[in-house]
Amino acid sequence: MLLEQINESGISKSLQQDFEKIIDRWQSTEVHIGLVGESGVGKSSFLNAICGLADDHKDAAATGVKETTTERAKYVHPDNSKIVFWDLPGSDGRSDQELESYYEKIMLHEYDICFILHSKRFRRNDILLAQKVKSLGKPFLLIRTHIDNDMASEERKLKGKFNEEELKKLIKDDTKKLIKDNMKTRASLLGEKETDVYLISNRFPEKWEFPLLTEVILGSLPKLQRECLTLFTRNISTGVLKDKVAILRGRVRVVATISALRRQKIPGLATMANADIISKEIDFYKLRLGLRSTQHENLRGMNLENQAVVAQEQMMVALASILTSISEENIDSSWSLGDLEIDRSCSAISLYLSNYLDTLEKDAEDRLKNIADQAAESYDIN
Ligand SMILES: Nc1nc2c(ncn2[C@@H]2O[C@H](COP(=O)(O)OP(=O)(O)OP(=O)(O)O)[C@@H](O)[C@H]2O)c(=O)[nH]1
Ligand SMILES: [Mg+2]
Repeated sequence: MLLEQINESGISKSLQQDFEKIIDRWQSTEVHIGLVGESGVGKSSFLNAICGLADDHKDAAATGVKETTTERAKYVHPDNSKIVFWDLPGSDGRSDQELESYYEKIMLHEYDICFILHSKRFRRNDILLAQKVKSLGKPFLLIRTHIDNDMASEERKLKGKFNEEELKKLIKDDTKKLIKDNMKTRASLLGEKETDVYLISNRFPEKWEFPLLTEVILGSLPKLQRECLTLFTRNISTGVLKDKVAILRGRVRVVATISALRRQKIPGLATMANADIISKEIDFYKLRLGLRSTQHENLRGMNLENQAVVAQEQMMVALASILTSISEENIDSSWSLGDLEIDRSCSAISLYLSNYLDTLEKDAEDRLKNIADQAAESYDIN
């Protein structure tokens, strides 16, 4: 059963040497995301918001009130060089003929997905852009930025009668109608779902539809790219967090098998697992769940090397105690490598990693809640 699963993942031939390539296979998958739309709509700001960079961060894209991005610029995700954003110059003021050379100049055909951003009004060039991307066989999303300003000005105008949900619906319906009205001959090319507009603020990425948008983006990508991007997206919603944990859980069996097969002798402890592999995997969980700072918290004051040694020893003690509690009867019956000791180790490591992931998921949820509470407070102050 397990071997079948390993075969399916393609690691049967050289299990011992190639496993790192398999469990880290998303590392070699690139996702190219094109950010398009007129000048000043917030493309560069969106890029900074989705990467979790403040506008004044040294790696952030330049943003500004005057036209800022004039050449296509590549931004590699700060946490993963395989996620590449392309900040593209605005499409403003071009005739239909000029648009074709603009599409070529910005290499529109190269992106796996395009985000078409606008603020206040959806323009004819935005519609043509959407149709062009569709004709290239690529997905796209329509995004309206500056929704914080829209909300604030309506609130000022309508005072007590202001209703946020009604305003959101009005904006969405209006944009759909505008697209249909303006594209009498070509509107049929865009499906109903494709005219959905996501309402976001780059200033408040925890509010309105920014969190939802992140999930939609992930859902519209092919599986491997989706996994890759999910793991490297900020924990912007509980949905993203749950997806991340599910992907990480999917690695547990392979990592447990490899660790058990590569067992090493730890002085004074049973030979049952490869501690390096498990530590590396746990660090990976923490990093991906945004729990970097909690690493080795109880070992503060020690140098890093000693922290790692003590953390590994603690882990092996915990594993040994799980192992002794696992009798022959309650070994997970799907472990069937044909060696009882290895099967017991696999079960113990798998249980250990799953429990660890449960605890980290809970920590990450609490952290997400705190961030959301703080964001709500900071919006109230503004
Ligand atoms: N209030 C608010 N301001 C925003 C938002 N998004 C961007 N801005 C501001 O709008 C201005 C233009 O944003 P940019 O991100 O530079 O716009 P751009 O689309 O990259 O512009 P070009 O590079 O010229 O094509 C900046 O002053 C941003 O701070 C938003 O959602 N809400
Ligand atoms: Mg820009």
